[in-house]
Amino acid sequence: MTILETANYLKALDNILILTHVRPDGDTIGCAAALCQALRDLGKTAYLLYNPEITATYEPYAAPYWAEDGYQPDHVISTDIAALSLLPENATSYASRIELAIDHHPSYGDFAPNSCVDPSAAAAGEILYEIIAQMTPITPAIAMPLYVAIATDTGCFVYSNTTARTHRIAAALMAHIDVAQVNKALFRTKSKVRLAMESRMVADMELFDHNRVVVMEIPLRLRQEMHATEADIEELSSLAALVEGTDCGITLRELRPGVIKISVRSGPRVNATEVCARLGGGGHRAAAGATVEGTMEEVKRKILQSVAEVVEHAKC
Ligand SMILES: [Mn+2]
Repeated sequence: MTILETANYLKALDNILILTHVRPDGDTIGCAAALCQALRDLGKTAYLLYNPEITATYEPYAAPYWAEDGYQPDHVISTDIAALSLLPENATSYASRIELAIDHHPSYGDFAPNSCVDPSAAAAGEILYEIIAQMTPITPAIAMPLYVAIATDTGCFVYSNTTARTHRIAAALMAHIDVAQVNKALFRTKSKVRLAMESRMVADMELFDHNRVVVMEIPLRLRQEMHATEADIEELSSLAALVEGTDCGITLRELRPGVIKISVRSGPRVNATEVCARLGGGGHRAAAGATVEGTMEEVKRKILQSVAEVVEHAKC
């Protein structure tokens, strides 16, 4: 559906539940919160389904909108969710009831009968901004979570997904909010534990493929040793992409014994979404992920093999 069709579709609904993805980031939470507020501004009943993996970083944006236990929605919508496999455990019972998906992943799985998907958007927050602007006036309570959505998915407007459109939308949002505090908190502050984790990841990193591919690891024992919280770990996968001379940064995080979350951040030579698709994952061209069973060593072999195949295939 187009932006206008989606806005009109939403305006006709009431009693709505909004779903966010596992390991929720600023985009999925910010989009859901902004949409929920916009729907409430239109006089509708709307809630977010509680996300058990919410971190302290994003909890304040979602807290005013969590549904109470036993809430019975008439309509279910998802924001920034590319596939049903990314639904949190408590959302799986709604999988077949999602009637509208709003997303920006090229790998979007076409799981809902209606969708508004634009892979050229740096964040789903850009799409939500355009939809909401057709529905109701932008207020500070809508602008702040949308700003968080867009700023976090673009690494505060520096990742390669950032476009002139991204900046134009951010500028429009900044007419309603002061962003200095949120920028400091999200992008210029790290916990001591996080800094210590980063130093260990750098000390133990490995280079492959003529030093163009770097692999960093977050084993469970490192997390336990450091007493790291989920907030200490989120977005740690952006670290590997900083290593000079490399154009493919891979982060392997042990979620639980035998289950590894792969994150790939890449330059033009390596298509990250293709690399991860070979292992059942997806994402964007420059940033993608997959969750794979195996030991750290096994998964490292698999992802390096996948990178080699995708690079080789791209040459043909
Ligand atoms: Mn996103």
